[in-house]
Amino acid sequence: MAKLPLPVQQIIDQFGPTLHFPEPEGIVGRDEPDRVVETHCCFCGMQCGIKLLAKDNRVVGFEPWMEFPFNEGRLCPKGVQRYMQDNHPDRLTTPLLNKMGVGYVPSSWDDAMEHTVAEIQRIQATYGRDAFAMLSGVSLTNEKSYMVGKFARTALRTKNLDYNGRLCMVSAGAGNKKAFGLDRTSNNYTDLAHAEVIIVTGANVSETFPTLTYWLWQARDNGAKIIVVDPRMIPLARTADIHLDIRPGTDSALFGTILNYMVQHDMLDHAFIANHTSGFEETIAAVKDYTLEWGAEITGAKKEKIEAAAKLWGKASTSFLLHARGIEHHTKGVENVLSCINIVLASGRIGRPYCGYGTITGQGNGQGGREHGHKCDQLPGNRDIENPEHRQYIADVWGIDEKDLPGKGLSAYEIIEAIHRNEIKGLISICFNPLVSLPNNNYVREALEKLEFYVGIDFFMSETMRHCDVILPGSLHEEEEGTVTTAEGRVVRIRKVVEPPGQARADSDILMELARRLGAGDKFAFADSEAVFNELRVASKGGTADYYGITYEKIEKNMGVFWPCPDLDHPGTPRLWEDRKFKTPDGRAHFNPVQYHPSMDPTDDAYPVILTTGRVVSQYLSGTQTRRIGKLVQQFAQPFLEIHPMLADKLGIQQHEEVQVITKRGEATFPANIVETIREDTVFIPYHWPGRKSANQLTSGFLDPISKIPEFKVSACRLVPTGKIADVTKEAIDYKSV
Ligand SMILES: Nc1nc2c(c(=O)[nH]1)N[C@H]1C(S)=C(S)[C@@H](COP(=O)(O)OP(=O)(O)OC[C@H]3O[C@@H](n4cnc5c(=O)[nH]c(N)nc54)[C@H](O)[C@@H]3O)O[C@H]1N2
Ligand SMILES: Nc1nc2c(c(=O)[nH]1)N[C@H]1C(S)=C(S)[C@@H](COP(=O)(O)OP(=O)(O)OC[C@H]3O[C@@H](n4cnc5c(=O)[nH]c(N)nc54)[C@H](O)[C@@H]3O)O[C@H]1N2
Ligand code: SF4
Ligand SMILES: [Mo]
Repeated sequence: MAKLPLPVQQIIDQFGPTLHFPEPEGIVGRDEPDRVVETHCCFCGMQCGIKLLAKDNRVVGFEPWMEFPFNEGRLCPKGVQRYMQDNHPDRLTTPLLNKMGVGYVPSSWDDAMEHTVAEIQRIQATYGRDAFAMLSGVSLTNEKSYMVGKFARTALRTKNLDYNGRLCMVSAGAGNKKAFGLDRTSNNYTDLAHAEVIIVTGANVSETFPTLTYWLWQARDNGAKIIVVDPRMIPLARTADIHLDIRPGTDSALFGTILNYMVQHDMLDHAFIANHTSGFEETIAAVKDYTLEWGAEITGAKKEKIEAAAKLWGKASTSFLLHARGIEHHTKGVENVLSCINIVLASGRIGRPYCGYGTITGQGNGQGGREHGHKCDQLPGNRDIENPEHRQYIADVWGIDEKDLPGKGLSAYEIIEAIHRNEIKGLISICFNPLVSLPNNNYVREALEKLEFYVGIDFFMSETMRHCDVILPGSLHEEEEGTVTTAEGRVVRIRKVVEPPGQARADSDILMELARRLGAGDKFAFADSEAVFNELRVASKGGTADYYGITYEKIEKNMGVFWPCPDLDHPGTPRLWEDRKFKTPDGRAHFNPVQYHPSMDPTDDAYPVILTTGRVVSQYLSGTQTRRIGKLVQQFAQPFLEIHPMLADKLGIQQHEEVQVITKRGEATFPANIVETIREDTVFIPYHWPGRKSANQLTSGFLDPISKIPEFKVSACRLVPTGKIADVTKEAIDYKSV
């Protein structure tokens, strides 16, 4: 057999060439496959190519898809276990109605739909159309995302539609639009391999985008210098050339200091700045006092290291800057993003081979899902819901009067606030688990309890779904045809491998049936997902996220097409800005002045420690999916409080001692994991668990004023040791009992 690249080879060494994993308890037997389907992983934005093995109506295993150009067969621990969800005993297989005093009882689709539609109509007739809100998610394909946007605006006719990308991509999206007029990473990731200097800030790639690490290693093998900015010494930082261990919430101070250093030492691309940008003078004026000493003082990183990083960046001939949620989950998330873009523009290193910038998209379809219309302020093609021309174009595509198209609605957390104010009385959600993933979740729970009616569409009984009046069992990634757009901006095909189990239905069928019963059936007469995609292509035509030239056939032939792709002869655009025609009104890339200011929940004597939250490699988001897969639970069964030995010593905290973490919102207890890889003034908790193990009992609902993203990355806290040593040998917390 030909030698495979790691880690596939390791997997084969361990489990044998057929890659069938041992039976996890409670999941019915696996068998030799009768077909192999080339599709993509359902989890993160890398959307790695994977072959699913199926027999009858079950997914029984997987194989690497070596030919898919981004991951070339490589997969991470979640990718190799994802197929376990398919016939999981916890799958929702019938509609459920919540009967007072009895609990959930199975119902027919007809009864569930009839009750749902009657409640939607009652609430809208009593309190107005906008009193019924919708929350959605970007694990959904482009086709489903597009349908959700159209469903909310033409069937529910509510303005209050938003999505879980509000907790994820919106700071980057807003920053990118301000600077470039378009929201996508600038290059495909293979360009990383030949960059001379790479800055990675606020992105724990080894755990959150493991297959991207390969391209960073390629770069390192080719001699690249890697600079990692993170309050923790994350795995990538251990082999980086420079690790800037900044205090959470201080990126704009760091990048402002680097910009000022570039100005002071004339490390600028004057021709690029003069010919292709605007706003440079105001932007450098805003950071003129940001000396290395000041930068070191604010960020807590060593002055010499900041200077070394500034020199490397300033002198490079090719470079990449990547960031993720570490800089974006802040009340100044957009400013942080802009401060990064400012040093990229000052260097002029964009729109050329091996020179790029980008945010790393989080969710599976975080990229496509943020373009086609389930954001509260957006219409398909990344159009603006408040722009009269954009509204008219989409109204024409949808065959409605522009006046009937709702305006800008509330963002995800603002919808929760509006429920508290009694302005929103009913909710439908699909692909979102707000009770675990929104901040300050005691407040979120109270809101869900206040709703007069709540209907949810999911394939598992998430913690949020337990607050539903009606539960509609939906479909997994591999149960419907469609497309997603990867973090690189590559539109790829998702294949239907099996039918949804039992009475569960494809998400699209559920949306279409609800639309029909709400009187909008004519707008949802789609024969199949390709018909939805073809309408999406037209709806996106002429927008900044133009998919018009992309067809199912073209995607299959080329293993993906990069947008923008404005016409059928266009090959797609793997690298943006080579033509220097930015999508801003003046056609130039915009510098934006950014000044540092503190986070909204600063430390003080009562709450002296910074709490930051994030992820671990084997769990995914709110954990609904990965906490049900035995092998992944074994790798990380419960959340720990990461704490530095000096801080632990000061507070008298022992390894694995249960520590009470208290913020202004609430308190929760976690076993300590004492590690030298975190700053002394900061503690870290992963957020994938519900109930009393949820980190979001502690976080605040402070939002970025522009993007409305919550400040997940900075909360002031106090730590109180309890004297009790946790039993960490216990395999897992039982997700059903919390
Ligand atoms: N295993 C796994 N992979 C995932 C996911 C998952 O849940 N699990 N989710 C996917 C999704 S939707 C997303 S959005 C991405 C998220 O991917 P990442 O953004 O990489 O993940 P996080 O752990 O949220 O945060 C990244 C890092 O930010 C650091 N950080 C905290 N505060 C600051 C700060 O102020 N400045 C800087 N520079 N760094 C800071 C944290 O220490 C952490 O290491 O991952 C995707 N991939
Ligand atoms: N403290 C803290 N909180 C955070 C973060 C953090 O770093 N710290 N990160 C934030 C980020 S970046 C994100 S992206 C959010 C994510 O927050 P959520 O979107 O709430 O997380 P998910 O776990 O993806 O929830 C999606 C739900 O949809 C279901 N689902 C998945 N795919 C499909 C599908 O195809 N169809 C249907 N019908 N259902 C589906 C899953 O079973 C799950 O119940 O969390 C945010 N919350
Ligand atoms: S890196 Fe992301 S897309 Fe690839 S296998 Fe892992 S979770 Fe799936
Ligand atoms: Mo995310």
